[in-house]
Amino acid sequence: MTITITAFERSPDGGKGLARDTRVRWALEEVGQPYEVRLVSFKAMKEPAHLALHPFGQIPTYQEGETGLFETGAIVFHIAERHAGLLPGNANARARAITWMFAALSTVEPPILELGTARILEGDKPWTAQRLPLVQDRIRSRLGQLSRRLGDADWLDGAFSAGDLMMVSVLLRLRASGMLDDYPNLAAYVARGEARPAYKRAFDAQWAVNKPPAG
Ligand code: GTB
Repeated sequence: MTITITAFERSPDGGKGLARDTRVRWALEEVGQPYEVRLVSFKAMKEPAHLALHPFGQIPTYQEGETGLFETGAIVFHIAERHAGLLPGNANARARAITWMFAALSTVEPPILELGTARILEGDKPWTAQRLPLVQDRIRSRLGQLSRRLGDADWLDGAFSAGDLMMVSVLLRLRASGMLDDYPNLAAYVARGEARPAYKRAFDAQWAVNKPPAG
C-alpha cells in the first residue's frame, strides 16, 4: 500500500529541513519504505479536506490505506513499530528507545520552541529582552543534562534508534542560535545524525521542494 505524507508546498525555512516532514521522511528512509509526498499550501492546510486528516491544520500527515495519522511523534513511532531499523528487538531496549522519543518531544523540544516564539513571533514585544535570557537558560539546562547523559557515546542508548532520530531533529532547530557549539559532544551527535545516508536522502528530498528559486 502506498504511503503518502504531506509537507509544505514551500517551507518557511527555505530548505533548511527544519519543518517536521523531514523527521517523517528520515524515518521512512531509515526503514527503506518508499513514500509519496503531497504538498500543501498554508491556505489548503486550513480547508476541510486537510482538516479531516489533521484537526489542527498542520503538516505532516501520514496516510497508508485505511490508516491516517497526524503528529510527527505518532507517525515516526508507527513507522518504527512496523518496520525494522528504528527500534531494538529486545523489549527493554525498545522501551528505552521509545522513552527517548518522548524525551525529545516533551522535555527537550519545548524550550527550543519557546526560543523561536520569543525571537520571531514575539521579537518586537517590550518583554523580549527580559524573556530571552530566561528561555536560553532553560535550553542550556536541558542541553547540559543531555550532554552529560550522552557522554562520549555515539547514540543515546546503544545503536541508533527512533529516539536518536527525534533528538537529533529537535537539536537541529538550535543550530542557527549557535547554542549547540557550547556542547561539543551534542554538536558531534547531531553531525553523526546528519551524516547518515537516510538523513541525507530525506534532506535532499525536502531541499528539492524548498530550495530558493535560482537567480
Ligand atoms: N506537534 C505537531 C507535530 O509534531 O507534528 C506540530 C506540527 C507543526 O507544528 N507543523 C507545522 C505547521 O504545519 C510545520 S513544522 N505549521 C503551519 C500551521 O500551523 O499553520 C513547524 C515548523 C515550521 C517552520 C519552520 N521553519 O521555518 O524553520 C520549522 C518548523
